[in-house]
Amino acid sequence: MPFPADVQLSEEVREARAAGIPVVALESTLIAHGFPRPRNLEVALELESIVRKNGACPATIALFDGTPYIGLTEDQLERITGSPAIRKLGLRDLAVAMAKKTTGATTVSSTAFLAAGAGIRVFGTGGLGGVHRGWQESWDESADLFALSGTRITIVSAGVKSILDISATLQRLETLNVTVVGYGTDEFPGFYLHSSGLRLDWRVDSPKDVAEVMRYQDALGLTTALVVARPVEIESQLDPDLHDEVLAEALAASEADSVTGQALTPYLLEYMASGTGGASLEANLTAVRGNCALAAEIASTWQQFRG
Ligand code: PSU
Ligand code: MN
Repeated sequence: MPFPADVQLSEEVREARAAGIPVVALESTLIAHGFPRPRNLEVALELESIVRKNGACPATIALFDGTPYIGLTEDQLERITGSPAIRKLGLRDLAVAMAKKTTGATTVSSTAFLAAGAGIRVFGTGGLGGVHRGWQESWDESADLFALSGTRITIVSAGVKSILDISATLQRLETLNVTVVGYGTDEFPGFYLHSSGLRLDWRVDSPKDVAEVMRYQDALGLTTALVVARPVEIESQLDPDLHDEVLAEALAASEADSVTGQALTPYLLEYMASGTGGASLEANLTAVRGNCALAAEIASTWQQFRG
């Protein structure tokens, strides 16, 4: 393992490994900042149980007092979901957070890094970060994209958050050599929406299809990520008109309030939640549930391929 002793694996994760049970990484920013308290604890527990039901062991990742934990106890899940003061930690924050004994939630970039370093190959989440609208002025592009270009991990998501400039994000993923495949679709999903309306170059239709791609990534020695873009079912998506209407308000409000940097994504997601009367949270949650189940299936298939 490339990792030193500073990273702690939970008992469940260690036992799963010893027993040959596949492990699926889950991030903690989604639960700490993507869903409101106290429901976020329920969400965290539910996502873990979905992974277990689908034959894998969940490893939610977060930092406690400067130590990265891979696999959390219920107490740790309570801690990470319980306070609005929990910091959001991207990859560039990890070392300084460790030095300062910080407790914080990991984003896609830092979760992918820690998971891959611990030998975990599959990661389930909601929507990736990406290029923000107005990037021409702000240069705001999520660190998720660059991190995925240097991390060999398979990440199941409902595309990138629809608050973003989706076509610019797809362009950047191409530039960064991140492989993107639609799962059961030829179109890039739209996070809260079934489709973003943008075409993808590649499509897969089963966990076996995904594992085949992973096998050839290994054969080539590629160290880039594979994004498996799985859309939320059309009947569970947010109403597209409501989506567009509230998103326009959210973007205008973020500008009026001068929200920038790490605070922007949580601000927009919260605005979407309140502006849609909670409907955006339901669509988000349905997407994440499906992604976690698929991540567990992919991890199981991958384990069989290797075994
Ligand atoms: N997916 C969700 N909700 C979230 C996130 C993803 O459904 O809150 C988080 C992830 O942790 C992702 C982060 O890495 O948002 C992106 O933040 P930023 O745009 O600041 O990079
Ligand atoms: Mn940003």
